[in-house]
Amino acid sequence: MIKPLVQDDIVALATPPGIGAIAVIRVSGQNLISLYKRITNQKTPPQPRYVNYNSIVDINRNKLDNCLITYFKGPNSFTGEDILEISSHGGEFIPKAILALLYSLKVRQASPGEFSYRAFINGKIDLIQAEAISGLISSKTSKNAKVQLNNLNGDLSQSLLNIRKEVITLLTILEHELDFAEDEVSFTTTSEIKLILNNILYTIKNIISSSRFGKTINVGVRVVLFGKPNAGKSSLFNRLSGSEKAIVTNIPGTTRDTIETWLEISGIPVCIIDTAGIIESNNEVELLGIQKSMQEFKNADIILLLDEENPLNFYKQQNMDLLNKKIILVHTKSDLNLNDIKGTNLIKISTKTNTGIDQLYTELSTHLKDSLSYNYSKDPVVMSERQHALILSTVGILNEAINILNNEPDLVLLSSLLHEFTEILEETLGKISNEDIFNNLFSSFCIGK
Ligand SMILES: Nc1nc2c(ncn2[C@@H]2O[C@H](COP(=O)(O)OP(=O)(O)OP(=O)(O)O)[C@@H](O)[C@H]2O)c(=O)[nH]1
Ligand SMILES: [Mg+2]
Repeated sequence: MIKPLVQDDIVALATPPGIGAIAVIRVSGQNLISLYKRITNQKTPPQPRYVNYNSIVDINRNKLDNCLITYFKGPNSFTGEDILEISSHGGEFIPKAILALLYSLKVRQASPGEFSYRAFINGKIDLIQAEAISGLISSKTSKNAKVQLNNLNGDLSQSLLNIRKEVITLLTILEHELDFAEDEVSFTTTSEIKLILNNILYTIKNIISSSRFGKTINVGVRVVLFGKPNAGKSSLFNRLSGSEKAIVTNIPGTTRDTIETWLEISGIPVCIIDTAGIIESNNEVELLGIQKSMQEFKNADIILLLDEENPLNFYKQQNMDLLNKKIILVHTKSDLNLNDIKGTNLIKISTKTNTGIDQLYTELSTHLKDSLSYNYSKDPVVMSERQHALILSTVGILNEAINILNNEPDLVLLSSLLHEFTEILEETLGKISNEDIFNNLFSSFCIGK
Protein backbone atom coordinates (compact mmCIF):
# COMPACT_ATOMS: atom_id res chain seq x y z
CA MET A 1 0.00 0.00 0.00
CA ILE A 2 1.39 3.40 -0.97
CA LYS A 3 1.72 6.01 1.73
CA PRO A 4 0.32 9.26 0.42
CA LEU A 5 2.48 11.45 2.64
CA VAL A 6 5.91 11.31 1.12
CA GLN A 7 8.57 12.66 3.42
CA ASP A 8 10.98 9.84 4.05
CA ASP A 9 13.87 8.77 1.86
CA ILE A 10 13.20 5.67 -0.22
CA VAL A 11 15.44 3.26 -2.08
CA ALA A 12 15.05 0.39 -4.52
CA LEU A 13 17.02 -1.67 -6.94
CA ALA A 14 16.04 -0.32 -10.36
CA THR A 15 17.58 -3.18 -12.35
CA PRO A 16 16.54 -6.85 -12.18
CA PRO A 17 18.21 -8.78 -9.33
CA GLY A 18 20.78 -11.48 -10.09
CA ILE A 19 24.05 -11.75 -11.99
CA GLY A 20 24.75 -8.80 -14.26
CA ALA A 21 27.52 -6.36 -15.12
CA ILE A 22 26.00 -3.46 -13.24
CA ALA A 23 23.09 -2.79 -10.92
CA VAL A 24 21.34 0.54 -10.54
CA ILE A 25 20.09 1.56 -7.12
CA ARG A 26 17.82 4.55 -6.96
CA VAL A 27 17.28 6.73 -3.90
CA SER A 28 14.70 9.51 -3.68
CA GLY A 29 14.16 11.98 -0.85
CA GLN A 30 13.80 15.60 0.15
CA ASN A 31 17.50 16.24 0.62
CA LEU A 32 20.10 13.62 -0.16
CA ILE A 33 23.32 15.61 0.06
CA SER A 34 24.24 14.48 3.56
CA LEU A 35 23.38 10.88 2.65
CA TYR A 36 25.65 11.17 -0.39
CA LYS A 37 28.48 12.53 1.77
CA ARG A 38 27.97 9.78 4.32
CA ILE A 39 28.00 6.81 1.93
CA THR A 40 30.89 8.13 -0.18
CA ASN A 41 32.93 9.63 2.64
CA GLN A 42 33.13 12.86 0.64
CA LYS A 43 33.28 16.33 2.13
CA THR A 44 31.92 18.20 -0.86
CA PRO A 45 28.38 17.86 -2.20
CA PRO A 46 27.92 16.19 -5.59
CA GLN A 47 27.42 18.32 -8.65
CA PRO A 48 23.87 17.88 -9.97
CA ARG A 49 23.50 15.93 -13.21
CA TYR A 50 27.14 14.88 -13.24
CA VAL A 51 28.39 11.36 -12.96
CA ASN A 52 30.59 11.10 -9.89
CA TYR A 53 33.05 8.25 -9.60
CA ASN A 54 33.02 7.34 -5.91
CA SER A 55 33.72 4.54 -3.54
CA ILE A 56 30.80 3.56 -1.33
CA VAL A 57 31.83 2.82 2.24
CA ASP A 58 29.97 0.74 4.78
CA ILE A 59 29.08 1.69 8.34
CA ASN A 60 32.69 1.12 9.46
CA ARG A 61 34.01 3.19 6.52
CA ASN A 62 35.27 0.09 4.74
CA LYS A 63 35.04 0.18 0.97
CA LEU A 64 32.04 -1.72 -0.43
CA ASP A 65 32.37 -0.96 -4.12
CA ASN A 66 33.47 1.61 -6.71
CA CYS A 67 30.36 3.20 -8.15
CA LEU A 68 29.11 5.84 -10.51
CA ILE A 69 26.71 8.13 -8.72
CA THR A 70 24.49 10.65 -10.47
CA TYR A 71 22.86 13.29 -8.33
CA PHE A 72 19.66 14.98 -9.51
CA LYS A 73 18.67 17.96 -7.45
CA GLY A 74 14.93 18.30 -6.87
CA PRO A 75 12.71 19.48 -8.46
CA ASN A 76 14.74 18.72 -11.58
CA SER A 77 14.49 14.97 -11.28
CA PHE A 78 12.11 12.16 -12.16
CA THR A 79 10.33 12.24 -8.79
CA GLY A 80 10.66 15.98 -8.29
CA GLU A 81 12.78 15.29 -5.18
CA ASP A 82 16.52 14.79 -4.83
CA ILE A 83 17.58 11.55 -6.50
CA LEU A 84 20.80 9.55 -6.24
CA GLU A 85 21.27 7.00 -8.96
CA ILE A 86 24.00 4.59 -7.93
CA SER A 87 25.47 2.31 -10.57
CA SER A 88 27.32 -0.42 -8.72
CA HIS A 89 28.71 -3.76 -9.80
CA GLY A 90 25.92 -6.27 -10.31
CA GLY A 91 25.50 -9.75 -8.90
CA GLU A 92 24.19 -11.18 -5.68
CA PHE A 93 26.33 -9.46 -3.07
CA ILE A 94 27.22 -5.82 -3.89
CA PRO A 95 23.73 -4.42 -4.62
CA LYS A 96 22.34 -6.12 -1.50
CA ALA A 97 25.18 -4.76 0.63
CA ILE A 98 24.56 -1.21 -0.63
CA LEU A 99 20.84 -1.57 0.02
CA ALA A 100 21.53 -2.87 3.53
CA LEU A 101 23.82 0.11 4.17
CA LEU A 102 21.09 2.51 3.05
CA TYR A 103 18.45 0.78 5.19
CA SER A 104 20.78 1.14 8.17
CA LEU A 105 20.90 4.89 7.41
CA LYS A 106 17.11 5.14 7.72
CA VAL A 107 16.38 4.98 4.01
CA ARG A 108 13.25 2.92 3.57
CA GLN A 109 12.64 0.25 0.93
CA ALA A 110 10.29 1.81 -1.67
CA SER A 111 6.84 0.33 -2.22
CA PRO A 112 5.99 -0.87 -5.74
CA GLY A 113 5.55 2.15 -8.01
CA GLU A 114 6.49 4.63 -5.30
CA PHE A 115 9.00 6.53 -7.43
CA SER A 116 6.39 7.05 -10.14
CA TYR A 117 3.83 7.90 -7.46
CA ARG A 118 6.09 10.64 -6.10
CA ALA A 119 6.64 11.92 -9.66
CA PHE A 120 2.87 12.04 -10.02
CA ILE A 121 2.20 13.68 -6.65
CA ASN A 122 4.89 16.27 -7.38
CA GLY A 123 3.30 17.11 -10.73
CA LYS A 124 6.11 15.72 -12.88
CA ILE A 125 3.76 13.32 -14.70
CA ASP A 126 0.00 12.82 -14.89
CA LEU A 127 -1.86 9.53 -14.48
CA ILE A 128 -1.86 8.73 -18.21
CA GLN A 129 1.90 9.24 -18.29
CA ALA A 130 2.29 7.02 -15.23
CA GLU A 131 0.34 4.29 -17.03
CA ALA A 132 2.59 4.83 -20.04
CA ILE A 133 5.71 4.23 -17.93
CA SER A 134 4.27 0.94 -16.73
CA GLY A 135 3.23 0.06 -20.28
CA LEU A 136 6.60 0.98 -21.74
CA ILE A 137 8.47 -1.22 -19.31
CA SER A 138 6.25 -4.22 -19.94
CA SER A 139 5.99 -3.66 -23.67
CA LYS A 140 7.14 -6.55 -25.85
CA THR A 141 6.78 -5.09 -29.33
CA SER A 142 8.06 -2.05 -31.17
CA LYS A 143 4.60 -0.64 -31.90
CA ASN A 144 3.48 -0.85 -28.31
CA ALA A 145 6.72 0.73 -27.08
CA LYS A 146 6.37 3.57 -29.58
CA VAL A 147 2.80 4.40 -28.58
CA GLN A 148 3.57 4.11 -24.85
CA LEU A 149 6.46 6.52 -25.38
CA ASN A 150 4.15 8.93 -27.24
CA ASN A 151 1.79 8.82 -24.27
CA LEU A 152 4.66 9.25 -21.84
CA ASN A 153 5.63 12.33 -23.82
CA GLY A 154 2.08 13.59 -23.31
CA ASP A 155 0.32 12.94 -26.65
CA LEU A 156 -2.95 11.69 -25.19
CA SER A 157 -2.77 13.98 -22.15
CA GLN A 158 -2.29 17.03 -24.36
CA SER A 159 -5.31 16.15 -26.50
CA LEU A 160 -7.45 15.86 -23.38
CA LEU A 161 -6.02 19.08 -21.95
CA ASN A 162 -6.86 20.91 -25.19
CA ILE A 163 -10.44 19.68 -25.00
CA ARG A 164 -10.64 20.63 -21.34
CA LYS A 165 -9.39 24.13 -22.19
CA GLU A 166 -12.09 24.53 -24.84
CA VAL A 167 -14.80 23.46 -22.43
CA ILE A 168 -13.53 25.81 -19.75
CA THR A 169 -13.67 28.68 -22.26
CA LEU A 170 -17.25 27.61 -23.02
CA LEU A 171 -18.08 27.60 -19.35
CA THR A 172 -16.73 31.13 -19.04
CA ILE A 173 -19.00 32.29 -21.88
CA LEU A 174 -21.93 30.46 -20.33
CA GLU A 175 -21.37 31.88 -16.91
CA HIS A 176 -21.06 35.33 -18.41
CA GLU A 177 -24.43 34.81 -20.13
CA LEU A 178 -25.87 33.58 -16.87
CA ASP A 179 -24.80 36.77 -15.13
CA PHE A 180 -26.41 39.00 -17.71
CA ALA A 181 -29.30 37.12 -19.25
CA GLU A 182 -30.12 35.31 -16.04
CA ASP A 183 -31.76 32.21 -17.45
CA GLU A 184 -31.69 32.76 -21.18
CA VAL A 185 -28.97 32.30 -23.68
CA SER A 186 -28.84 34.22 -26.95
CA PHE A 187 -29.36 32.41 -30.22
CA THR A 188 -25.82 33.16 -31.46
CA THR A 189 -24.33 31.82 -28.29
CA THR A 190 -26.45 28.68 -28.54
CA SER A 191 -25.37 27.89 -32.08
CA GLU A 192 -21.74 28.76 -31.29
CA ILE A 193 -21.76 26.45 -28.29
CA LYS A 194 -23.47 23.71 -30.26
CA LEU A 195 -20.81 23.92 -32.95
CA ILE A 196 -18.01 23.74 -30.42
CA LEU A 197 -19.64 20.81 -28.58
CA ASN A 198 -20.16 18.91 -31.82
CA ASN A 199 -16.50 19.41 -32.69
CA ILE A 200 -15.48 18.19 -29.25
CA LEU A 201 -17.78 15.17 -29.60
CA TYR A 202 -16.12 14.38 -32.93
CA THR A 203 -12.64 14.63 -31.40
CA ILE A 204 -13.65 12.51 -28.39
CA LYS A 205 -15.14 9.81 -30.64
CA ASN A 206 -11.92 9.77 -32.64
CA ILE A 207 -9.90 9.35 -29.47
CA ILE A 208 -12.19 6.51 -28.33
CA SER A 209 -11.88 4.82 -31.72
CA SER A 210 -8.18 4.35 -30.98
CA SER A 211 -8.98 2.06 -28.02
CA ARG A 212 -9.25 -1.05 -30.15
CA PHE A 213 -5.87 -0.35 -31.67
CA GLY A 214 -4.46 0.42 -28.21
CA LYS A 215 -5.83 -2.79 -26.75
CA THR A 216 -4.50 -4.86 -29.62
CA ILE A 217 -0.95 -3.56 -29.42
CA ASN A 218 -1.03 -3.54 -25.64
CA VAL A 219 -2.74 -6.79 -24.69
CA GLY A 220 -2.23 -8.50 -28.04
CA VAL A 221 -4.37 -10.76 -30.17
CA ARG A 222 -5.49 -14.27 -29.25
CA VAL A 223 -5.30 -16.82 -32.04
CA VAL A 224 -6.92 -20.14 -31.11
CA LEU A 225 -6.30 -23.44 -32.89
CA PHE A 226 -9.64 -25.21 -32.88
CA GLY A 227 -10.76 -28.53 -34.35
CA LYS A 228 -11.49 -32.21 -33.86
CA PRO A 229 -8.97 -34.52 -32.19
CA ASN A 230 -6.05 -35.43 -34.45
CA ALA A 231 -6.78 -32.51 -36.81
CA GLY A 232 -3.13 -31.50 -36.48
CA LYS A 233 -3.55 -28.57 -34.08
CA SER A 234 -0.56 -29.34 -31.88
CA SER A 235 1.62 -30.02 -34.93
CA LEU A 236 0.73 -26.58 -36.32
CA PHE A 237 1.20 -24.99 -32.89
CA ASN A 238 4.72 -26.41 -32.74
CA ARG A 239 5.46 -25.23 -36.27
CA LEU A 240 4.22 -21.68 -35.59
CA SER A 241 6.05 -21.44 -32.28
CA GLY A 242 9.22 -23.06 -33.60
CA SER A 243 9.24 -25.40 -30.62
CA GLU A 244 8.15 -28.88 -29.60
CA LYS A 245 6.17 -27.51 -26.67
CA ALA A 246 3.01 -29.49 -27.45
CA ILE A 247 2.86 -33.28 -27.42
CA VAL A 248 1.95 -34.75 -30.80
CA THR A 249 0.74 -38.36 -31.15
CA ASN A 250 -1.65 -40.21 -33.43
CA ILE A 251 -3.86 -40.93 -30.43
CA PRO A 252 -6.99 -38.72 -30.60
CA GLY A 253 -7.36 -36.56 -27.51
CA THR A 254 -3.65 -36.06 -26.85
CA THR A 255 -3.94 -32.41 -25.84
CA ARG A 256 -5.94 -31.72 -22.68
CA ASP A 257 -4.68 -28.45 -21.20
CA THR A 258 -4.45 -25.40 -23.39
CA ILE A 259 -0.91 -24.40 -24.32
CA GLU A 260 0.11 -20.84 -25.17
CA THR A 261 3.01 -19.23 -26.92
CA TRP A 262 3.63 -15.58 -27.83
CA LEU A 263 4.84 -14.40 -31.22
CA GLU A 264 5.22 -11.00 -32.79
CA ILE A 265 3.50 -10.65 -36.15
CA SER A 266 3.52 -7.26 -37.91
CA GLY A 267 4.61 -5.58 -34.68
CA ILE A 268 1.66 -7.00 -32.73
CA PRO A 269 1.91 -9.46 -29.83
CA VAL A 270 0.06 -12.58 -30.86
CA CYS A 271 -0.77 -15.40 -28.48
CA ILE A 272 -1.19 -18.74 -30.23
CA ILE A 273 -3.24 -21.19 -28.22
CA ASP A 274 -3.37 -24.95 -28.78
CA THR A 275 -6.52 -26.59 -27.45
CA ALA A 276 -8.01 -30.01 -26.82
CA GLY A 277 -9.85 -31.53 -29.80
CA ILE A 278 -13.63 -31.15 -29.83
CA ILE A 279 -15.48 -34.46 -29.61
CA GLU A 280 -18.39 -35.97 -27.76
CA SER A 281 -16.86 -37.72 -24.84
CA ASN A 282 -17.67 -39.32 -21.51
CA ASN A 283 -14.14 -39.13 -20.29
CA GLU A 284 -13.99 -36.70 -17.39
CA VAL A 285 -10.50 -35.40 -18.15
CA GLU A 286 -11.23 -35.03 -21.84
CA LEU A 287 -14.43 -33.13 -21.02
CA LEU A 288 -12.53 -30.70 -18.82
CA GLY A 289 -10.10 -30.14 -21.69
CA ILE A 290 -12.97 -29.48 -24.10
CA GLN A 291 -14.47 -26.96 -21.67
CA LYS A 292 -11.17 -25.11 -21.73
CA SER A 293 -11.18 -25.18 -25.54
CA MET A 294 -14.65 -23.60 -25.57
CA GLN A 295 -13.53 -20.90 -23.18
CA GLU A 296 -10.58 -20.09 -25.43
CA PHE A 297 -12.91 -20.03 -28.41
CA LYS A 298 -14.99 -17.37 -26.66
CA ASN A 299 -11.97 -15.24 -25.80
CA ALA A 300 -10.37 -15.54 -29.23
CA ASP A 301 -9.89 -12.70 -31.69
CA ILE A 302 -8.89 -15.03 -34.50
CA ILE A 303 -9.83 -18.70 -34.83
CA LEU A 304 -7.95 -21.15 -36.98
CA LEU A 305 -10.49 -23.89 -37.69
CA LEU A 306 -8.50 -27.00 -38.52
CA ASP A 307 -9.83 -30.09 -40.19
CA GLU A 308 -8.16 -32.81 -42.20
CA GLU A 309 -11.27 -33.58 -44.26
CA ASN A 310 -13.32 -30.44 -44.73
CA PRO A 311 -12.97 -27.44 -42.37
CA LEU A 312 -16.00 -25.80 -43.95
CA ASN A 313 -18.24 -28.67 -42.84
CA PHE A 314 -16.75 -28.53 -39.39
CA TYR A 315 -17.32 -24.75 -39.35
CA LYS A 316 -20.99 -25.19 -40.29
CA GLN A 317 -21.48 -27.62 -37.42
CA GLN A 318 -20.32 -25.02 -34.89
CA ASN A 319 -23.14 -23.36 -33.09
CA MET A 320 -21.22 -20.54 -31.46
CA ASP A 321 -21.15 -16.80 -31.38
CA LEU A 322 -18.64 -15.78 -34.03
CA LEU A 323 -19.30 -12.06 -33.72
CA ASN A 324 -16.12 -9.97 -33.81
CA LYS A 325 -14.04 -13.02 -34.62
CA LYS A 326 -12.00 -13.64 -37.69
CA ILE A 327 -12.23 -17.27 -38.83
CA ILE A 328 -9.56 -18.83 -41.00
CA LEU A 329 -10.36 -22.29 -42.35
CA VAL A 330 -7.32 -24.54 -42.41
CA HIS A 331 -7.34 -27.80 -44.34
CA THR A 332 -4.63 -29.86 -42.69
CA LYS A 333 -2.44 -32.79 -43.79
CA SER A 334 -2.50 -31.68 -47.44
CA ASP A 335 0.36 -34.11 -48.11
CA LEU A 336 -2.06 -36.99 -47.60
CA ASN A 337 -4.48 -35.65 -50.25
CA LEU A 338 -7.41 -37.00 -48.27
CA ASN A 339 -9.99 -34.70 -49.78
CA ASP A 340 -9.26 -32.21 -52.54
CA ILE A 341 -11.63 -29.44 -51.52
CA LYS A 342 -11.49 -25.87 -52.78
CA GLY A 343 -12.79 -22.65 -51.38
CA THR A 344 -11.94 -19.05 -50.73
CA ASN A 345 -10.72 -18.26 -47.24
CA LEU A 346 -9.33 -21.78 -47.02
CA ILE A 347 -5.68 -22.51 -46.54
CA LYS A 348 -4.19 -25.93 -47.19
CA ILE A 349 -1.29 -26.82 -45.00
CA SER A 350 0.99 -29.70 -44.20
CA THR A 351 3.23 -29.62 -41.19
CA LYS A 352 5.02 -32.65 -42.61
CA THR A 353 6.11 -30.93 -45.84
CA ASN A 354 5.78 -27.36 -44.49
CA THR A 355 3.34 -26.47 -47.26
CA GLY A 356 1.01 -23.52 -46.71
CA ILE A 357 2.58 -22.32 -43.44
CA ASP A 358 3.90 -19.14 -45.09
CA GLN A 359 0.49 -18.51 -46.62
CA LEU A 360 -1.08 -18.87 -43.19
CA TYR A 361 1.40 -16.37 -41.74
CA THR A 362 0.64 -13.95 -44.56
CA GLU A 363 -3.11 -14.30 -43.98
CA LEU A 364 -2.66 -13.61 -40.26
CA SER A 365 -0.33 -10.72 -40.90
CA THR A 366 -2.64 -9.13 -43.52
CA HIS A 367 -5.59 -9.39 -41.17
CA LEU A 368 -3.63 -7.86 -38.29
CA LYS A 369 -2.34 -5.01 -40.46
CA ASP A 370 -5.83 -4.29 -41.79
CA SER A 371 -7.37 -4.12 -38.36
CA LEU A 372 -4.60 -1.82 -37.19
CA SER A 373 -4.45 0.84 -39.85
CA TYR A 374 -4.46 3.55 -37.18
CA ASN A 375 -2.20 6.55 -37.60
CA TYR A 376 -0.64 6.42 -34.14
CA SER A 377 2.16 8.83 -34.98
CA LYS A 378 -0.44 11.51 -35.68
CA ASP A 379 -3.40 10.70 -33.43
CA PRO A 380 -3.43 9.95 -29.70
CA VAL A 381 -4.07 6.41 -28.53
CA VAL A 382 -6.12 5.27 -25.54
CA MET A 383 -4.01 2.57 -23.94
CA SER A 384 -5.83 1.38 -20.84
CA GLU A 385 -9.24 0.13 -19.85
CA ARG A 386 -9.39 2.90 -17.23
CA GLN A 387 -8.78 5.63 -19.81
CA HIS A 388 -11.27 4.06 -22.20
CA ALA A 389 -14.10 3.75 -19.65
CA LEU A 390 -13.70 7.35 -18.47
CA ILE A 391 -13.43 8.94 -21.90
CA LEU A 392 -16.35 6.86 -23.15
CA SER A 393 -18.52 8.19 -20.34
CA THR A 394 -18.05 11.75 -21.64
CA VAL A 395 -19.93 10.90 -24.86
CA GLY A 396 -23.26 10.59 -23.02
CA ILE A 397 -22.67 13.91 -21.28
CA LEU A 398 -21.85 15.69 -24.52
CA ASN A 399 -24.92 14.23 -26.24
CA GLU A 400 -27.08 15.37 -23.35
CA ALA A 401 -25.58 18.85 -23.53
CA ILE A 402 -26.19 19.06 -27.29
CA ASN A 403 -29.75 17.86 -26.73
CA ILE A 404 -30.39 20.63 -24.25
CA LEU A 405 -29.18 23.17 -26.79
CA ASN A 406 -31.42 21.65 -29.47
CA ASN A 407 -34.44 22.01 -27.26
CA GLU A 408 -34.90 24.69 -24.66
CA PRO A 409 -31.48 25.76 -23.57
CA ASP A 410 -31.23 25.51 -19.81
CA LEU A 411 -28.05 27.33 -18.92
CA VAL A 412 -27.73 26.01 -15.41
CA LEU A 413 -28.13 22.40 -16.48
CA LEU A 414 -25.78 22.92 -19.40
CA SER A 415 -23.08 24.39 -17.25
CA SER A 416 -23.41 21.61 -14.69
CA LEU A 417 -23.03 19.03 -17.47
CA LEU A 418 -19.93 20.76 -18.78
CA HIS A 419 -18.47 20.85 -15.27
CA GLU A 420 -19.12 17.11 -15.03
CA PHE A 421 -17.42 16.67 -18.39
CA THR A 422 -14.26 18.52 -17.34
CA GLU A 423 -14.17 16.58 -14.08
CA ILE A 424 -14.07 13.29 -15.99
CA LEU A 425 -11.19 14.55 -18.11
CA GLU A 426 -9.43 15.65 -14.93
CA GLU A 427 -10.00 12.25 -13.37
CA THR A 428 -8.53 10.61 -16.47
CA LEU A 429 -5.43 12.77 -16.06
CA GLY A 430 -5.39 12.13 -12.30
CA LYS A 431 -6.02 15.76 -11.40
CA ILE A 432 -8.85 14.73 -9.12
CA SER A 433 -7.65 12.82 -6.12
CA ASN A 434 -8.87 9.24 -6.00
CA GLU A 435 -6.76 7.27 -3.55
CA ASP A 436 -8.26 3.90 -4.53
CA ILE A 437 -7.43 4.36 -8.18
CA PHE A 438 -3.96 5.68 -7.35
CA ASN A 439 -3.22 2.78 -5.04
CA ASN A 440 -4.49 0.23 -7.52
CA LEU A 441 -2.52 1.68 -10.32
CA PHE A 442 0.81 2.33 -8.66
CA SER A 443 0.85 -0.81 -6.54
CA SER A 444 0.66 -2.86 -9.76
CA PHE A 445 4.04 -1.38 -10.72
CA CYS A 446 7.17 -3.27 -9.78
CA ILE A 447 9.51 -2.15 -7.04
CA GLY A 448 12.01 0.42 -8.27
CA LYS A 449 9.65 1.93 -10.81
N1 LIG B 1 0.76 -36.67 -42.80
C1 LIG B 1 0.59 -35.71 -41.91
N2 LIG B 1 0.33 -36.00 -40.63
C2 LIG B 1 0.15 -35.00 -39.75
C3 LIG B 1 0.20 -33.64 -40.14
N3 LIG B 1 -0.03 -32.88 -39.05
C4 LIG B 1 -0.20 -33.73 -38.02
N4 LIG B 1 -0.11 -34.99 -38.43
C5 LIG B 1 -0.24 -36.20 -37.62
O1 LIG B 1 -1.56 -36.28 -37.12
C6 LIG B 1 -1.54 -36.82 -35.79
C7 LIG B 1 -2.25 -35.88 -34.84
O2 LIG B 1 -1.52 -34.68 -34.77
P1 LIG B 1 -1.67 -33.64 -33.59
O3 LIG B 1 -0.90 -32.43 -33.98
O4 LIG B 1 -1.32 -34.30 -32.30
O5 LIG B 1 -3.23 -33.40 -33.65
P2 LIG B 1 -4.13 -32.58 -32.62
O6 LIG B 1 -5.15 -31.85 -33.40
O7 LIG B 1 -3.29 -31.76 -31.73
O8 LIG B 1 -4.81 -33.72 -31.81
P3 LIG B 1 -5.44 -33.71 -30.31
O9 LIG B 1 -4.44 -33.10 -29.41
O10 LIG B 1 -5.68 -35.13 -30.04
O11 LIG B 1 -6.71 -32.94 -30.38
C8 LIG B 1 -0.07 -37.06 -35.45
O12 LIG B 1 0.24 -38.40 -35.70
C9 LIG B 1 0.66 -36.15 -36.41
O13 LIG B 1 1.96 -36.61 -36.71
C10 LIG B 1 0.47 -33.35 -41.50
O14 LIG B 1 0.54 -32.21 -41.95
N5 LIG B 1 0.64 -34.42 -42.34
MG1 LIG C 1 -3.09 -31.70 -29.71
